[in-house]
Amino acid sequence: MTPAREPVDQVMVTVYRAPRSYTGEEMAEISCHGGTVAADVIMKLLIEAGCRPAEPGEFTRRAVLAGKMTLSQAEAVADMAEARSEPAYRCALARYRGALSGLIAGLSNDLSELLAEVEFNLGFDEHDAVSGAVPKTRINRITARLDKTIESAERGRFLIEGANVAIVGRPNAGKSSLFNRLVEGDRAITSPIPGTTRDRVDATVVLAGVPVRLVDTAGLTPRAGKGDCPRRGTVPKTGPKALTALALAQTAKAVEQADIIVALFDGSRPAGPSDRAVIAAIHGRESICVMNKTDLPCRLDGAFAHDCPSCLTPVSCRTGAGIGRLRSRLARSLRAGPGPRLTVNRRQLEALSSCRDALVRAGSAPTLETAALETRSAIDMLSQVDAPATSTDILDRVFARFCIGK
Ligand SMILES: Nc1nc2c(ncn2[C@@H]2O[C@H](COP(=O)(O)OP(=O)(O)OP(=O)(O)O)[C@@H](O)[C@H]2O)c(=O)[nH]1
Ligand SMILES: [Mg+2]
Repeated sequence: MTPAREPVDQVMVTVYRAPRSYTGEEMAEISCHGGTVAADVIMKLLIEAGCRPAEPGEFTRRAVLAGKMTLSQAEAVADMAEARSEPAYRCALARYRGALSGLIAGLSNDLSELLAEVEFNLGFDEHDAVSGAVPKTRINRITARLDKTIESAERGRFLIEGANVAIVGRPNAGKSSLFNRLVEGDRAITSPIPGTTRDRVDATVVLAGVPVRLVDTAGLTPRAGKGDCPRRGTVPKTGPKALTALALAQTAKAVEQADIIVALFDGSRPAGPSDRAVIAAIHGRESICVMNKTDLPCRLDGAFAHDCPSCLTPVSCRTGAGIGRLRSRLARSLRAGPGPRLTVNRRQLEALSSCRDALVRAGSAPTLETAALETRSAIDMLSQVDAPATSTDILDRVFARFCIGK
């Protein structure tokens, strides 16, 4: 009703009693009829009556402040809302149900026991018969556990943020043909003329539940392979050379940004300097090596195949042979192993990595005092994953990405 007692809508009001509500406080929820007008009119009336609109994520923030959930569970709420695939949603749900908080609590316990041991050893001075030492075995055991968590979390991050996969190879290797096969459509132009693709072409496909941003690039040449990107001022401003230089710069950028690189080689031709440039470009990076055009007689030399960082996956983009196997190979790289995995966001991953770094420093500390200092720092870093309600800067950063009403 308006103050003039004019009806506005017929609504349902749900009352949640403290402390069993979402935020732990007394709460009421008004469900009105659909569309935006009814909600707008009701909001206006509520504001006139002294209410104010909620900040983004305010309900969940209040729930964290009231101790109803941990920070990592709160972040899982946003990840559930933003999930772009069912596996991503399931992983966020597992975190909402406390999977990450439980793991952090376990690690935190291990670190506290470690600190107690270091401090106990610190109690012996040089006049004591037994001298204390840095407990390396215990440190190594916790570091290994953290490594496993970080490894799994890094993969899991793909589920939340998606992965960048770039297809690189010499001109005419069949990159655009492979791109079209993987996106199941004629998105990129293909032709027998080397140098067809100039601009990078992107498309998103979901593979193993992971949203993959697939990038088709311009053919790599020895110059680009050495990371020798055209510098500003050295690139001709006009003519075909300028275009080639720009295209190579785009390819170099796509390679740099890729989480996984698909290195494509033309199996119907002997390897050339451009193929060697591809091998140089993927050095030290996560890559999948693929041999295309297996419908034609094989002319790629065995010595070259030996130099590839991984076994060549044979495909024919013309007939479609091997594409299924390549998809599975990609899926394995994206998810690295079966079963539900732990997903963490970038902020949580940074906290876990800083914790690990401090622990490694503790393990190689020259004195017990330094080891104790680094162990305390590791505990501090780990506590950032589920930051206490007093860390307003962390809470501000986390809740900035929430939408209103969560
Ligand atoms: N026989 C055969 N030909 C193929 C295969 N894959 C691609 N081609 C042909 O190879 C030529 C080059 O293919 P593209 O997909 O345009 O190659 P690209 O690597 O994108 O080439 P650029 O964009 O010029 O670097 C085209 O004529 C394709 O039809 C294959 O598996 N078998
Ligand atoms: Mg192309």
